Amino acid sequence: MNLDPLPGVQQTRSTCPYCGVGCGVVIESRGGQITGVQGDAEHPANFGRLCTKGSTLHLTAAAHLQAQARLLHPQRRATRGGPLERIDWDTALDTAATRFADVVARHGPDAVGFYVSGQLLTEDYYVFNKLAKGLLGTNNIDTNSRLCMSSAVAGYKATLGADAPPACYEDIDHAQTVFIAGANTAWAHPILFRRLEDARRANPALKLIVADPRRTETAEVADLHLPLLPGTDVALFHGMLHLMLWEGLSDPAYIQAHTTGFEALRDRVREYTPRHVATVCGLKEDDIVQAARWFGGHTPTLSLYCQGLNQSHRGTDKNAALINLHLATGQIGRRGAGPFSLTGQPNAMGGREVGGLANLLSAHRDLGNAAHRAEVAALWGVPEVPAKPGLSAVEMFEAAADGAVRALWIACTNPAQSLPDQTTVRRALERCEFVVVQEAYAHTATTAHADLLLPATTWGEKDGTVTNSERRISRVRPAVPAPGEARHDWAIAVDFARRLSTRLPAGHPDGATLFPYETAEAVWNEHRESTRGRDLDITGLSYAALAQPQQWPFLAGHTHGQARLYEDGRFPTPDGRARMLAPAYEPVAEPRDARYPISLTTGRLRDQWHGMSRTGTLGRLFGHASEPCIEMHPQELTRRR
Ligand SMILES: Nc1nc2c(c(=O)[nH]1)N[C@H]1C(S)=C(S)[C@@H](COP(=O)(O)OP(=O)(O)OC[C@H]3O[C@@H](n4cnc5c(=O)[nH]c(N)nc54)[C@H](O)[C@@H]3O)O[C@H]1N2
Ligand SMILES: Nc1nc2c(c(=O)[nH]1)N[C@H]1C(S)=C(S)[C@@H](COP(=O)(O)OP(=O)(O)OC[C@H]3O[C@@H](n4cnc5c(=O)[nH]c(N)nc54)[C@H](O)[C@@H]3O)O[C@H]1N2
Ligand code: SF4
Ligand SMILES: [Mo]
Repeated sequence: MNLDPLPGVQQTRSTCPYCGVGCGVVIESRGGQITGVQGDAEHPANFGRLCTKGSTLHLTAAAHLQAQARLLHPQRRATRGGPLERIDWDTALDTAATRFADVVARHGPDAVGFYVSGQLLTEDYYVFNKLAKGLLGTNNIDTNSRLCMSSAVAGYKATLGADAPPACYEDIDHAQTVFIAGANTAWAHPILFRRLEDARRANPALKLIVADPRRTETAEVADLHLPLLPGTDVALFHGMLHLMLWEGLSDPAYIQAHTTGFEALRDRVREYTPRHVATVCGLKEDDIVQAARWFGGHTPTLSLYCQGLNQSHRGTDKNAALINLHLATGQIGRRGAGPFSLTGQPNAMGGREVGGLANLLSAHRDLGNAAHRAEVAALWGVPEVPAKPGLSAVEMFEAAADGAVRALWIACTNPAQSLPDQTTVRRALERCEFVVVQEAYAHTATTAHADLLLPATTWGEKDGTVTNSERRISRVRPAVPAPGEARHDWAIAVDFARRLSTRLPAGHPDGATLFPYETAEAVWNEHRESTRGRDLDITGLSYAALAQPQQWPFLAGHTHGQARLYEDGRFPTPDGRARMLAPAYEPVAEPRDARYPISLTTGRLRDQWHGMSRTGTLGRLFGHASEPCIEMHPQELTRRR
């Protein structure tokens, strides 16, 4: 494995809990204390490398920081804003079960909501989803992935037919053109960016295009930076397609054999001339021409994209318009090519796999599909899964602010910091009768609003699996025991479900039967069964087989998973063809005008993770950016002085 450890030092292979690159780590521990971390040389995501955040993980686990920062015992507040009182687990979970059952008895199951996270492990996620949809009979379970990857999910499903990134990291080594759109990969997916730097060194002909309004560290090193106006991506992509069709850079045979919708799209992009697009996007005509020529002519072409496309009221359109470019040029399903959505959180992919969103069901099934609902009900042994779509993240908090949702369970996310429209979020947390927060850290913006705080284990302590951006499932393994009285997220949900079911009105399934699990592996095995015959079929895998991380699909009897999808040009749509969509470019929802002349966008900090509950405990991670700041174009700044 890695370097020989010192005597008495134990090595545990696990996965980094930060970004969706999903790097393998080797945790060193001694006497129940994490003492070091190294990159796992055998992990196919990082081959031993780690970024600043990953390589300082062990420091965040130092004993004195754990004592200061971690949530170590169940606690409750007798009054809102009042002091916290330490209680035992039985009291905590009985209280939670009684309060949730009471709300359900008075107002029905849709009066409760679960708001969970792409940072939960697949096993945690699976149990929460079953708790809401299988036991309680509500689809009110949604996650912070709604703020993050939901446009990517919708974009893939609407075009390719399934929520599956078709490419893999290795494609970076084979690409001739890499098109990064709306992503600051150098900071947000650093180890992937290292791989891109390696590929450029190995192949000086590789062209890197970056479409981002800001001159980020990623844009800085590009061969071509397209500093488009925020929100104008659809116009840019249509303009590139216009040029590719004009210059004969498309692949008519591929379009003919494997897609539908081309005629409407061709008609749509006719009006997106370079001149028009240059005006809409605030770009130079020549740059758009250059981008189109490289994309269509200097192939294979790989696109990497993230929040600059997803976090938009036209997010799905932006995704679809970019995917069009790959379909029109046949740059998909082959080495070095494909539209590759980078996942943000370490397990946003796993959450999607278990169907942990208000409109999804297990194993990429759809809530709106009666046959899918029946399949899941049969798998779970329950009479039915409710058909009514649940509330999405923002809707759930709006409903709580309006008094329609009366009990909220928040796990592994910090909505009082990360959701939009904080006024509504505060009102929701105040108006709700009962707010449970299941957290690893004590002092987040959301823990301040909890009636009940449940301490969860976290990285270094947890057992389970995560799936990274390239569909690769890796094991997360515990190196040290849980601190204080912290418990695993899935185990908390199981214990709660069993207690809740005895208090629910007749007609709800039996909790002990529905949640028989004693280990994370037992949960995972049930999840695996749910994937049988689906696009993400992993029936050939087991915890034992995951000694090496593996990509899905991985069918029974196979010896390896699938590196890339759609190599045969067949797509998981009813007619086997990918769909080209033809959305019109729509301006941003709140355009700039004389009174509001500046667009504000947000972005990640290289060395911090979101709400900073973990990274914020280390002084050295403030060296790169010591405090929040606003970046402005120098010309804008000069004008305003
Ligand atoms: N260090 C660090 N890494 C992280 C995270 C973290 O907290 N810290 N979080 C993880 C998570 S959950 C996520 S989702 C990912 C996010 O990964 P990225 O999306 O790569 O990260 P952001 O910094 O949000 O970058 C979005 C970029 O889009 C640009 N942009 C804004 N508007 C537009 C637009 O209209 N069009 C285009 N083309 N670009 C636009 C912004 O200028 C910004 O540079 O990062 C993951 N990695
Ligand atoms: N303005 C603005 N807002 C944004 C974004 C943006 O770009 N700009 N990006 C959005 C995106 S893409 C995302 S993904 C979200 C992220 O938003 P959040 O989900 O709120 O981000 P985190 O701070 O990572 O929250 C995770 C919480 O889980 C806790 N935790 C860590 N490990 C565990 C564990 O194992 N179990 C439990 N129970 N808890 C644990 C951490 O202490 C932390 O408080 O923010 C969204 N909000
Ligand atoms: S690139 Fe992402 S997964 Fe890899 S070490 Fe850095 S934060 Fe962790
Ligand atoms: Mo995210």
